[in-house]
Amino acid sequence: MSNIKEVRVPDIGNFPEVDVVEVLVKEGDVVKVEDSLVTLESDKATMDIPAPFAGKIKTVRLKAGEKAAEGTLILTMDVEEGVLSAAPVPAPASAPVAPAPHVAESKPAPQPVQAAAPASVAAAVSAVEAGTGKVHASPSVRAFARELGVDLSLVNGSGPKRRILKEDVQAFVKAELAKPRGAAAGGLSLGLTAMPAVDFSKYGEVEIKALSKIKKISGANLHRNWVAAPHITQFEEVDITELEIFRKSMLDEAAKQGVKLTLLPFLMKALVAGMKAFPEFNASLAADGESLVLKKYFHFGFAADTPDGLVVPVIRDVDQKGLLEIARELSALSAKAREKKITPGEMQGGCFTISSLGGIGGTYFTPILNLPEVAILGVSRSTMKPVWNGKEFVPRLMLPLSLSYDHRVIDGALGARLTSFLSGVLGDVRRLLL
Ligand code: CAO
Repeated sequence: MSNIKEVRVPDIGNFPEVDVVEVLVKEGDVVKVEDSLVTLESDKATMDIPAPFAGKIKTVRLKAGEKAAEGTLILTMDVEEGVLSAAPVPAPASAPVAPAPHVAESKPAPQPVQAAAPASVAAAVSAVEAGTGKVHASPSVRAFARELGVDLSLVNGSGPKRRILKEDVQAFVKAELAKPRGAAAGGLSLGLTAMPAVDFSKYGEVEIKALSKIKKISGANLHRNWVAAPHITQFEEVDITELEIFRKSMLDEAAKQGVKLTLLPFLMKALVAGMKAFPEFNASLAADGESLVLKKYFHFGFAADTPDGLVVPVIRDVDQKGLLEIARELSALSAKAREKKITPGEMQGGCFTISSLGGIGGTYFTPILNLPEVAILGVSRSTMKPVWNGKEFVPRLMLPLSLSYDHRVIDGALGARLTSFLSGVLGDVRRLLL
């Protein structure tokens, strides 16, 4: 025999109304006691409302996007007799809201109800809000992710305020499973011994700081790129004395247009000329490793240092743009990156990456390829040095360059040809016009 029971929104604390952000069941679903039915959200907290009974969902009365208040009818259930009660589950200590859903007999159900289960609002609250940098997901989605071993900080949320929905977790798992695995699938199988887990606190005081989402993603990509391609780094010291005089002569004009003209746009222009002279630098290995895809466009990525880690925005069609236009885009994109407003589309399609530490310091370094690009130029801080001109030492402004390239595509001779070429055009900026 069955009873029709109503499930209503329980006491939700001091909120006159809350948003219905997710309805987790549909008509005909069979649920167990404590299964989550809907997710509600106030401006302080998110809560799942659990099923007070086991049974079959008869009608669902709430829709995502609607508002609900205490007592609002969520749904009706066809509850089997004998399975009406459930043991109360203690609410988590941190939960500000942990009431049982209101349950009431529906009019056409004359059967007496046994003591309705005062189930807690399961794992009631995940008080994480947009803007705190923490993931935004309901307790049921968190439980689902935990079950699958998914790190929610890696999942993109498609719900309101970037809330992570169950479907987002499913899509993430599907995408991960679809990735090629192991040597046979073209992936990497290095057979490395496991890194020992060290308890550093044995040796002194420590503090645990979670890695940012950017760091986790870029770290995984950098690791893959580091081991996937045989890198060579070619160093070159370039005389930019004349270039610097020219750049400084343009600063006022640039400033009038609201642009800060740094060295990077000149380097991009020099690289365009270099990539035209040596097209293998504007290429990628085809996925099957059988051919080279030569690109006829010139989009440049540049590594931008942000508080959360490294991102690589892309400036498109550098060959068709003037120095000031490139400089303007460079500062706009790096500002966007630092304000976390850069979009995935603005970081895609690059042909070649520049990683400039020139504003910070250091001499040479070995940049890691941004695969499937085949080369990356590391730029360090220029310094005045005594340079022998055949008769005497003269002070010249010297710029250290570090060109890493994929040795599967580019031979050492070609690597050195590009750095020599860059030395030539940057040493005599008029050659950029040729
Ligand atoms: N030599 C000497 N001075 C340099 C220089 C160089 N090679 N490159 C830049 N500078 C100077 C600039 O002229 C500027 O000087 P003023 O402030 O006196 O005008 C100053 O350094 C700061 O430049 P900038 O960093 O604002 O501008 P940029 O165009 O050179 O670089 C950007 C832009 C986004 C690349 C840079 O800000 C940045 O984030 N760099 C870090 C990249 C990074 O982390 N790479 C490592 C990747 S591997 O982990």
